[in-house]
Amino acid sequence: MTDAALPLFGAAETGAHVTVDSMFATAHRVHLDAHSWVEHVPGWLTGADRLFDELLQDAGWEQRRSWVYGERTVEPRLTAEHHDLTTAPETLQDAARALSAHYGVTYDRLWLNLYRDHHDSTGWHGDGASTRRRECVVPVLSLGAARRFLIRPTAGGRSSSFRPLAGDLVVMGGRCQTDWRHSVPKQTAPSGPRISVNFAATSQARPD
Ligand SMILES: O=C(O)CCC(=O)C(=O)O
Repeated sequence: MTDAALPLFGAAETGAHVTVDSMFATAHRVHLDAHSWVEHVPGWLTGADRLFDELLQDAGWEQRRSWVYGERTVEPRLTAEHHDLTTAPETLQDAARALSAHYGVTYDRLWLNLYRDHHDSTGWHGDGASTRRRECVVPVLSLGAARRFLIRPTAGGRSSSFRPLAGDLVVMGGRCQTDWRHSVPKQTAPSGPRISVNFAATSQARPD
């Protein structure tokens, strides 16, 4: 392990390390336009399978409903939420601290999505309620199966596609939550389960 790899679980306790790269050495930033960017950080977290198994078992998944075009519909995924980061598993608290140190935003809550298979999805949206500042930084950690993550201009147009693997981070920055819309589409190719961990900051939920 390098100095840059922050251990989140000890090997003696678990038989496997879960670590994050505090240097974000593999980060690759794509500028969507003059104001918005997406950063892909391949392999940011090691031990992703162990964390996936733990969350799948213990996250407290719930089925939510939401309003779509005036109809209350069952969301095509399961969700778990920690309004207070201190109630989240320590691994995720430590991951949030590493993200806060790197991006200069205090991530103090999070929600998780469980895509049970390729039929589950997240439609085009911006994270409006949790990002009321003009510029925000929103990290999403992927665990489990790889799924496509798309982002396209709010006004419409071509989408940019990312395919985060287990342990990868995708970070949306700048005006991504207003000028852009993102989604995880359903797919025809069969897929195993995927969990996304979405880090949120109370500070970003307040307008500047
Ligand atoms: O699962 C993902 O990668 C993104 C999830 C997302 O956009 C959301 O929950 O708002």
